[in-house]
Amino acid sequence: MTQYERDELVNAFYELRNGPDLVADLAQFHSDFFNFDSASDPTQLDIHFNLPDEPERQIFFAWHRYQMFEMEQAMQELNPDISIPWWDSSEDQSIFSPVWDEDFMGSFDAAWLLNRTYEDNDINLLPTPQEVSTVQAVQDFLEYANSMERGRVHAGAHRWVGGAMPTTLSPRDPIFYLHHTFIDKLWDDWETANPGGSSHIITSMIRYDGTYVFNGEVLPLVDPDDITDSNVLGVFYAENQLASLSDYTVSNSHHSIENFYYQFIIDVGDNFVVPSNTNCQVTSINEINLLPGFTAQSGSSFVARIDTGNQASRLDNTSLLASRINNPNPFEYDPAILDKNAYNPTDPNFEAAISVSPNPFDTFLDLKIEESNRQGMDEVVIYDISGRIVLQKYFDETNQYQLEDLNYLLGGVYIIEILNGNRLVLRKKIVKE
Ligand SMILES: [Cu+2]
Repeated sequence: MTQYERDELVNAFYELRNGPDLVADLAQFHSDFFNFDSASDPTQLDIHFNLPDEPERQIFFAWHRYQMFEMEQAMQELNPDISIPWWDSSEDQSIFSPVWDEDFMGSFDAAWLLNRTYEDNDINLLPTPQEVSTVQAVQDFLEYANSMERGRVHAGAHRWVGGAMPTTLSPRDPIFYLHHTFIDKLWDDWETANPGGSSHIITSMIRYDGTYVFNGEVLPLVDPDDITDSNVLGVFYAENQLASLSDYTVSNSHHSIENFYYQFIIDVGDNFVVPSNTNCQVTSINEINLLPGFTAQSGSSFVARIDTGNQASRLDNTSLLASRINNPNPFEYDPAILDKNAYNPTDPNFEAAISVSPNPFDTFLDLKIEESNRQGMDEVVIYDISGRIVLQKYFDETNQYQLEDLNYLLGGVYIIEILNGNRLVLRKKIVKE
């Protein structure tokens, strides 16, 4: 990031707090719908810790992806050159890192009364690079999502920062957005390695269900399955000084000009389309390449811009500096912020083992639900990869069931669903030898 990008990101966080306060609204929503026990109210949706026993409600990755998008769009309203960067907490672990500089993420701690602790102890550790590769190597989506959410790569960073971060009000701390952009980038990497692997059973998300109003605007209805590829939202992760913009059609659905800003090289190509009557701008400080597959249709407006005025800040720095000094928007130190165990839930179902074995299977499958789990099963369905049902069985509720005579299934990948009273208990990929 350039100094300009750092300054503008910080300014945007302060500016958003001046109202309508999106930081406070996202934090309150995140807290109000953090995690409910579906046994007590099956109709109440939530955002966290739905795996492994409530796969039909799990939206952890998709919800936070759209939350990052909502925040970034609001910031780009203030300055179209802003992108939310990611904090790789497996590599960048020092409290002396530039991440925590007073002119970057540092100042918010005092200004907003976040009460960070940067806990350097044996319990609240940041993840190691090895822990990141281990979780990234998990191939089953639900297992991946569960290990990510509960493990150190996601939850550890919340606990390490301390203050608001390990509580349900974590989006009060700007580092939340840099942390969750890292989690989102990891999901993006995982989806690239396992194409089409992410699937959500639920078809809409709270807040993004077409009914929530913020600042006089109704937020759209988002089907989590439609955003398993971040490119769909126009979000591209740059690495090794290269941003490759591809497979995207400009729509101007959020801004009258869509701007893509990156300090280093930007390649635009491979089915990147600017349709007629849309406006798109690509901005780099160094280099932009328009490659085969890039199309700007007639009647569109497309600008490739080398930003030579990068040092100049576009938001009004002076007044923001003044408001920072006056410490205008400290968060109230309410009791909710003291719940430091939000990211360390004692969910009895966490240990619940639902096993489908052997996998790969041949002639039979043993289905077993640990006694400690509160629900059994009374139905099993197996689908082939085209979604066709190849087996369906109903039986009396039980914790243990054997499917026999599976010789007739051809070798390959199948999806097994275990249900109880029509409610999905487990959905998993299985492989026939
Ligand atoms: Cu969250």
